[in-house]
Amino acid sequence: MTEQNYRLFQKGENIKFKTHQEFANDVLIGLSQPLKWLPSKYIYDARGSRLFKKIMELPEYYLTRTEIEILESKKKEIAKEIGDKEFNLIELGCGDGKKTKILLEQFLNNDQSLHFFPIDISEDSISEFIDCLRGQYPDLRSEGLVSDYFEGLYWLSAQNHRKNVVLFLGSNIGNFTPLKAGVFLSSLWQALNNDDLVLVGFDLRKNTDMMVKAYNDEKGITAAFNKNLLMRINRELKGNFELDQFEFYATYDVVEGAIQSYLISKIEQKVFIGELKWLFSLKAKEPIHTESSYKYLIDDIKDMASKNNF
Ligand code: AVI
Repeated sequence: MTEQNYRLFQKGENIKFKTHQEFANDVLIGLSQPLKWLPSKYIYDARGSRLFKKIMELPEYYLTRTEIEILESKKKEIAKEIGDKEFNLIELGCGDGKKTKILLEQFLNNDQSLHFFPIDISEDSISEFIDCLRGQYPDLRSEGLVSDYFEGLYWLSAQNHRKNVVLFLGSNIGNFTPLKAGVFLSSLWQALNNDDLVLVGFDLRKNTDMMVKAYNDEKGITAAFNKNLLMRINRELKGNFELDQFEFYATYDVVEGAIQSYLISKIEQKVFIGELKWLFSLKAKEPIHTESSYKYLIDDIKDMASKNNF
C-alpha cells in the first residue's frame, strides 16, 4: 500500500467495531429463525473474496464471461451514450477490475474526460484497487471512497456538478430479493441527478441445468465459498462449527426465479458461538440458507426500472 489513495468517511476502528456488532447481531437473528439463514454479504472477508475470484474463473460460472463479452461488444455504444462532457465514473463495490478496465480503456482511448470513484466499505479492497489502476493508467484521475454506497454518492453529488455514470456490475443486484432490489434502485434514483446514467448487470433466466451447474462446480469452490461463512463465525465470533458436518446444496427455485444456496447439517448437532454465549441445535438434514441469486426476465427488469423512475 502506498500513501493513502482513498477518502475515508468514518474512522477505520469505528467501522470495524460497527461491522463486527452487525455481524454478531445478524448471525444471532438469522440462526434463531425457524428456517435458519445467514446473510451472504458476510461471505466476503479476505478468504471469501479470494474464493469468489476463483469462482469467476470457473468454466461453469458463465456470469463473468458473459458480462465481459457484453461489455466488450457494447463499450462503444456505452461511451457514445455518455457523450463528450466531463463525467464521474462511479463503481459501486470493487470487483477484480477486469470489467471496469474494459470501459475505462474505451473512455481513455476516446479522450473522454473522466474522474473515477470506486465506492466500497472495505478499505483494503479500495486501496488495492486504486493502487493497481494508478499503476496501469497513470493519467487516470481516480479516488477511492471508503463508505456506504449512498453516503459516497451523496458526498460526490455535493462536491461537483459533473454528470454521474454509475456502474453496478457482476449481477450483484441478484443477491437482493426483488423487493430489496427495487428499494436499492429507488434510493439510487434519489441520490442522482436528471442526466446521470446507471449501468446494472442482471443475470437473465436461462436453461435451468446451466444455472444450477454454475453454483455446483465440480471443484467444490462454491461449496468452500459458502462454508466460509461458518469459518468466519468460528474465527470472529468464537464459534465451533465443524465444516465437514455440513453439505453444500444449491438448487433453482422456478417460482422465485432464483438459485437458492444452503448448508445442510449432516447430523443432529449443537453449535456454540462463544461471543454470543449461545448454544443452538441443528437437526439432521436441517438447512441453513446462505444465499439467493435471482435471475431476471427482461420484462421484470423493464418493470422494475420504470417503477423506480429510470
Ligand atoms: C456476487 N454474486 C452475484 C454471485 C452470484 O452469482 O450470486 C455470488 C456467487 N455465489 C456463488 N457463486 C457466485
